[in-house]
Amino acid sequence: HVATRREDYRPPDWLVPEISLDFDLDPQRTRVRASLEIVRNGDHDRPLRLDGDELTLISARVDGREVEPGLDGKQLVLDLPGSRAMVETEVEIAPAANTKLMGLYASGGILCTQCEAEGFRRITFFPDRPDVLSRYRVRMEADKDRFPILLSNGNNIAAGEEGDGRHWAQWEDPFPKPSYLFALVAGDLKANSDSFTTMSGRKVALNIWVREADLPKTAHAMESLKLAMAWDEKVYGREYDLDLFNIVAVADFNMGAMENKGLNIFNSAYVLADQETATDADFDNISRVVAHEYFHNWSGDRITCRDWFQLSLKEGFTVFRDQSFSADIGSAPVKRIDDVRVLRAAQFPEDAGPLAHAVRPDSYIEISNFYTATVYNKGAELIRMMATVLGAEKFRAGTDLYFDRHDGEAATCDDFVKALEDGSGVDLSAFKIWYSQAGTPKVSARLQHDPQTRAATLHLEQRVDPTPGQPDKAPMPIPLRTALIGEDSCAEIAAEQLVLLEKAQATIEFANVAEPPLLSINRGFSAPIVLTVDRRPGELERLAQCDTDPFSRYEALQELMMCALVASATGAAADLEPVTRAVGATLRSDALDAAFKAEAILLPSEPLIADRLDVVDPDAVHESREALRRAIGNELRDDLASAYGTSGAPGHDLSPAAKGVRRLRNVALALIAAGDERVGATLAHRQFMAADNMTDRQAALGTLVSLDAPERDQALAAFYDRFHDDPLVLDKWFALQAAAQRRETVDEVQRLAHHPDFRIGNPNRLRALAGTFGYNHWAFHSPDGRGYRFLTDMILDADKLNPQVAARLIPPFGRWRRFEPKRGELMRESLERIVGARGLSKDVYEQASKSLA
Ligand code: HT7
Ligand code: ZN
Repeated sequence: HVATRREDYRPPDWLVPEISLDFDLDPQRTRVRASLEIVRNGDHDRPLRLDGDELTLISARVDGREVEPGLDGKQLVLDLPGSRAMVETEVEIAPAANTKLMGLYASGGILCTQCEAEGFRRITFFPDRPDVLSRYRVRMEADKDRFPILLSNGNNIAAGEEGDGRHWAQWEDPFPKPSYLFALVAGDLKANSDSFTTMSGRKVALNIWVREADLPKTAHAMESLKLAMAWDEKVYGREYDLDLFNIVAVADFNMGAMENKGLNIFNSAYVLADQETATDADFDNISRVVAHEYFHNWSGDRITCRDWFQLSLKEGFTVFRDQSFSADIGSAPVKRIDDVRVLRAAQFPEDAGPLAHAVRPDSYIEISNFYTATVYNKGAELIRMMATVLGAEKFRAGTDLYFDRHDGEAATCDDFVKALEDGSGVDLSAFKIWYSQAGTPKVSARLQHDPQTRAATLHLEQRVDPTPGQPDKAPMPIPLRTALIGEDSCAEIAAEQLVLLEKAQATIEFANVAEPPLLSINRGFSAPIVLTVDRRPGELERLAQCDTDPFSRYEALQELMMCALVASATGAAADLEPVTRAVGATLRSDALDAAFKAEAILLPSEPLIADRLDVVDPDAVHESREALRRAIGNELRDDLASAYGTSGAPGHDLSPAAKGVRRLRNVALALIAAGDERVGATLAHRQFMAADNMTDRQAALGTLVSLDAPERDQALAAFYDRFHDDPLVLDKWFALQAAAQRRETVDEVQRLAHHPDFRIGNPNRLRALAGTFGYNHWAFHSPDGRGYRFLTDMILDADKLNPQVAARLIPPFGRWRRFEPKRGELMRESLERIVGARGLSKDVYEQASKSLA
C-alpha cells in the first residue's frame, strides 16, 4: 500500500472543462458513457491518466476514433498528441453489488451516488482529483415504474419517455465543480417541497426527497434548511446560487451527509424526525447537519480544495460555521459545552495516540481515513482561535475577501489564512503552525497574588508532546480569554482580556488586585488545549458557583469531579464531599437554567478519566465513577428529586428551554438510579411507559438497561415490539444495549450480532452495535479479552463489504500502550490479527498498522 504525500502535489497535467455523462440505469448492470473535453495544462508531454476502480471498460475513443488504451494499475493511460481532445469511454458497473457504498450504489430500491473523496472513479474513468473542475451535463434513463424520480446536480433542463417503460431526464450544472461533488439519484421518491426567497429576491425551490411513508418526518429538516439559508445570508453575506436545492435521504450511507452541488444526499438519520421516534439530540443533529451541508455550498463547492491534504479548508471552516449557527438558534453556552465535549472525546485521544496527524496531514494511504475529528473539529477550533483574535468585524472582512478572491477555485489552507490577514490587516502567520503540528498543547498556569502590593502575576508554560513523525515541537500561539474573579465578592475583579501565549513561557501582570483572586482562564474554551492550573483547595468549588463565564463555570465543576475521580481511580483518598456540595449548589441555583445544570452535573466519562491516568485499569475507572454517582445519588436525593420534578417540557415543545428541562430530568433520573436502583427502576419504567416523546423514552430505557431489574427486559421487549419496523429507532435499540454498563454487555452484543435484524452491511446498524460497543469503556475492556475479540471479528467481517466503515471501528484499539499490561497485550494481539488477515483493505490496513506502531 503506497502513501500519497502532500509535498508531491503537482498541478493536473490535463484539464476537463466540460463533461457529458449518459447513464443507462439498472441496479444489476448500468452503462455509463462519458465524453470528456480534454485540454493540456502547461507545456509537457505526459500522457492523459484517467482514474478508474472496478469498472468494466467497453470501449474508448479519442476524437471519434476507437483506441486501445493502456492500463497502469487502475489508471487508463492515453497518449494524446495535441493540446485538446475529445475522449469518450463506455463502461459497465453493477450498483446492486456495490457494498462499499462508494460510487453508484443501491439503497432500499434507490440508486444513488457517493463520490467524495474518490468515488467518481467507480462510475467512470476520470482525473478524479479535486483541482480538476468541469461543467457537467448528465442524461439518465431508467425504468419509469421503479425509478420515477431522476435527479442530478444543477437544473433539470429536459425530460421525456422512451415508450418501452423507460424514461429519461437531462440535467445541467452551470457551476464548474470537481468530480467528488457529482451526484445522481433515481428512485421512487416523494418530496416535501417548499421555497426560500434569497436576499436579492430570487425564489429557490426546495425539495426533501424521501420514501412516501417518511414524508411526515421531514418538516424539521425543511425548517432547518430555511433557517440555515437565512443565517448564511445574515452572518456571512452568502446567498444561494441555483434556483433549485434538493436533498435526498437514503438508509445506507457511510457518513452523515454529502454536499453535492444542488443535490445533497443524506443518511436518513439526519433527515427523518418526529416526536415519537427522534430525541432532542436527533433534532439538533438534523439542524446541524442540514446546515453544515448547506453551508458547504460556499465553503466547499464554490471554493473547493486544491488537494485532499487541504480537506480542513472546507471541513474545519464548515464545522465552525455550523457550530456558530447552532449556537445562534439554541443555547450558546450549552452548544459550546457540547462541542468541547466532542473535541475531548474524539479529537484529544486522536492527538495523543498513534493515529495523531496534523489538521493538514502530510501523507495518507487511504484518504477516507482522514475524515477525522482532527481535520473537522480541531480544524474548526483553529478557525475559532483566529476569529477570536480578529474579533467579529475583522473576521467577516477576512471571510468576505476569501469568498471573493477564491470563488470558482480549488484553494489551500494557506490561501484561507492569507485572505483573513489581507481582509483584516492582522498578521496571523503564527497560527499556521496549528495546521502543520499535531498534538494537543499542554498548558500549565499558576497565579501568584501579593495582598500587600495588590499585584497578581500569572505564570504560563506550554509544551507539546511528540507525535508520530514529529518528535520535536515548537511553541504554538494560544489565545486565552482570561479574567480574575474575587474569591469573596464573586465578581470580576480583573475584566476579561485576551492573553496570547506565543512562547514556551510567559508571565502576565495584573495590578490593583485587592481581593484574593480566582483564575478564570481559557474562558469559552478559547484554545483547544489541555490546561492544568495550580489551585488552592476550595478554588474550584468557589469558581463552580461564581465564575462569570458559563463555560468556565461548567469547567470548574467538571474539574472538581475529575480530581476526585482520578484520586479514587488511582487508590488515593478521595474527598467526595466538596463535589456533592458543588453539585447540590448547582442543582439548587436560581441563576442557572436547566440545560446548563444538566451539562454541569454530568460526570466526566470513563474514557476521559482514563486519559488522565498513566496506566489505565478500566475496572478502577468504572468503580471510581460509579462510587461518585452513588454518592451524588444518595447525598442529593432531595435535590435530584426536585430536579426530576421540573415541569415545562411538553413532548412536542422543541424550544431550548423545554429541551433543557428534559435533559435535566433525565440526567437526574440516572443519578437517582445510581443512588437507589429500586427507586430508579420504578421511576424509569414509569417514565418509559408514560413517555409521549422519544427523548424521555430513550433516556428511561438508557437508565434501565444498566440495571439488574425485571423492568429492564420488559422495557426492551416493549421498545422492540413497538419500533422494530422503523430502522432508525431499531438502531437505538441496538445501541442502548451495546452501551449498557453491565458485565453481561459483551455476551449481549455477541447475541445481538446474530439477531435477525442485525445487518452488517448497513453502516448505521453496524455503528449502533459495534461502534457503540467500542466506546463502552468498561465492557469493551472486559479483562478476559472477549470485548476485543468481538470487535476484531466485526471489523474483519465488515471489511469484506465496506472497508471505509470497518476502518472507523479501529480507534478504540489504538490506546493499547496506555492500559495495564494484560489488557494492553490483548489489544495489541487484536491489532496484529487484523493486520495479518488475508485480503485486508488498505483502509483497515492503514488504521491497524499505524495503531500498532
Ligand atoms: N464532505 C462529506 C464527506 C463524506 C464522505 C467522505 C468519505 C466517504 C464518504 C463520505 N460521505 C460524505 C461530509 C461532510 O463533511 O459534509
Ligand atoms: Zn463537511
